[in-house]
Amino acid sequence: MTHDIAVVPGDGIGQEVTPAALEVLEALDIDFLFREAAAGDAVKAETGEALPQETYDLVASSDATLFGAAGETAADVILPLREAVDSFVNVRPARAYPGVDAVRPETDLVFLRENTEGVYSGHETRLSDDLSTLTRVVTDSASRRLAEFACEFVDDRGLDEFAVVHKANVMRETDGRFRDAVVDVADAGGVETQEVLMDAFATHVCLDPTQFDVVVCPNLAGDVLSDLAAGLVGGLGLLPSANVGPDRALFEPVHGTAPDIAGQGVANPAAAILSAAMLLEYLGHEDEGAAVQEAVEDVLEEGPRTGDLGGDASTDEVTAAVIDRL
Ligand code: GGG
Repeated sequence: MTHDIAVVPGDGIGQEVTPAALEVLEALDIDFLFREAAAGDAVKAETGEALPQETYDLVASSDATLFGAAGETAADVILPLREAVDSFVNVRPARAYPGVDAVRPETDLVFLRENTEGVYSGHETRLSDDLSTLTRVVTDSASRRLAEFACEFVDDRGLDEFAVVHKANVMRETDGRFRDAVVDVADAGGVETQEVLMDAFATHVCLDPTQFDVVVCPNLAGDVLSDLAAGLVGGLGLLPSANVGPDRALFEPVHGTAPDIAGQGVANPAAAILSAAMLLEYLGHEDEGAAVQEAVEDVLEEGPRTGDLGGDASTDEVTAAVIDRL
């Protein structure tokens, strides 16, 4: 069986780490058909549109997508691409790895981020020279769908609880609805919930990340708090993610375009390669996914390492070292 994979490198270091992940997938004995498509700032500068219709259509019809990074046009690129795969959850593991200098080496978290609404629903209005507004969308249906996924997710990991992060004491209607829906689904499924206000969560996770395991968040909170967790484990170059929908999924490193290092061939490919490992698992190639994950872990422990981890290796050298270990 051939897997149809869309490849959308996007901008900045997405152009460097996505080919690295692709090289790793190509080194495996699995039948893939890779189709590359453009999106992002550079395409917009050339053509006037950040997300060509053919890119959207390719992502919407492929078995899975490997995405790189979105820059200034993130709202025009990554949000519609998540919609193209009907992705209702962004799974973001944040783990510390042996050999990597981490602020909190005991960190082992998975963020389950609501992926369709909240303040990222795109309803922004400029009302005057002085005033802009944003409509935050929260539905019972999206919150419940996320919670159902979370219940299955913790069950698969042999757990019986997850944390729900919100700010329902201030955003009573929207975060209140989110919290109530998530807790209701968890209660019905016999899953315990630990409610944490999102500002308090930011402090608690820094002081002792072992208090948490699976963390269910509204959209913006999930984006911000998972980046915060990246800071605890050694940086954004280490966090992969999966945007999961009912029939397809899109995999991307959590990091953005990193304009400060883009074009130099020194970006850490670990997050993109770990995203490819998640893609393998999603497609049913659990053994190969685990092998890629282990190869990345070995390289993180033994080197070579890129500059963000204190080394001086290039993206290509780290990628070759991962492939060597497969
Ligand atoms: N590969 C992740 C990426 O491109 N991040 C840039 C960004 O702004 N993302 C917004 C989001 O993840 O919602």
